[in-house]
Amino acid sequence: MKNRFQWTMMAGAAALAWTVATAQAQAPVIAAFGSNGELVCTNLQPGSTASVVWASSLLGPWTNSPPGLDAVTADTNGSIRVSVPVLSWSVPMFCRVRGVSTAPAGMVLIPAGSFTMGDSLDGYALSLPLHTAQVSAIYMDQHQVTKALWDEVRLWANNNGYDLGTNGSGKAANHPVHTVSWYDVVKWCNARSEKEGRVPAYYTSAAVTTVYRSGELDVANDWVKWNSGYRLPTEAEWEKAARGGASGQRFPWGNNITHSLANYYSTNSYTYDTSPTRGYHPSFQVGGMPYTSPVGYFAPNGYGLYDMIGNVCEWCWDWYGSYSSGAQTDPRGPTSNSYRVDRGGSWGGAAFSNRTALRVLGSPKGRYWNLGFRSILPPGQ
Ligand SMILES: [Ca+2]
Repeated sequence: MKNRFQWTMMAGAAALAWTVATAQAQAPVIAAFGSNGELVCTNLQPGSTASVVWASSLLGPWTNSPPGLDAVTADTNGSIRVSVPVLSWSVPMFCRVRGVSTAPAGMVLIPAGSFTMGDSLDGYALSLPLHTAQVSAIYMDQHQVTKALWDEVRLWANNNGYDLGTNGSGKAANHPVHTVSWYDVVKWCNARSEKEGRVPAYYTSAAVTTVYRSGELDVANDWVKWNSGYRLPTEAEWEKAARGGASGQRFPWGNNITHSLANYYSTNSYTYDTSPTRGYHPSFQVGGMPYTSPVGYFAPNGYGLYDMIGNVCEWCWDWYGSYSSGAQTDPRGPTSNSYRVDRGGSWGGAAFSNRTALRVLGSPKGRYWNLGFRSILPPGQ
């Protein structure tokens, strides 16, 4: 079974209550169900998706009307608060809450929450000023998209009306795909969605009716169904995920970098590059460039994500824009520019360019052998 879940039940206004709960990955508890229909459920996995159904009889019928009750995101404390319709003071009400605790295959949950975005340790201007970003929960690919996964989706796409624009390259099936433009990877995300029967994220206009499947289109922020299908992470989503729950340090694991931690180009130019081996990673400097590594070779970060630092850089959604100091919620970058942002450094980049908060400007047309991507999937689909 793809999703492990359980039901918790409690009656409201009529004061009849019971709970069906056993020890599993999460054990939702209905903490309050008021006579006004307000329901509070706790003990869910922070950032996970819960669904609420209600009925006036334990025999049902159960309904999740009005819309939205079936996809409620638990807050950072693992709680949800929703309003269930009240039929009458004299009619008993029953509610059930289901918490979905398992991420889709190959993905991990990045819980909702705020973090400090940017890096003040060494005064790199593009990463300043520090500011607070509140980011909604997402599922993210644990690994950079491999050449094998790229090809699997590409084959489907080519047979279903897409023109991805490139074959992409990869040193081996289990290495990250690279030499893919921003346009290529955005269309690929749509193809991955449609291949799985999901509503795609990216469209050809603000009407969000025609799915983006071919050509080089500068998809705008309001041409996106942000909570549908696979898509690129925004910069904020990427950086929060990359930090793995830690803060105030250069890298997800701490402040220094070595070849035992990531696939990058080591030099003696930075005090925090403490690798005993210098130059390209000795294990992967084989067979000609690019010197990528198999995904998952190095230890994951605090969220279970691999290669957020090193291996290949990763396309993000945003047009490049200067940071401001104000707090933001789910920032998506400017409405237009000439460059999209990529993140996370690569096999050919020095320690500096592999810092968690470092931002690189890339022409969306660009195809490089140190640049790939990973996708995210908003919860509740
Ligand atoms: Ca990287």
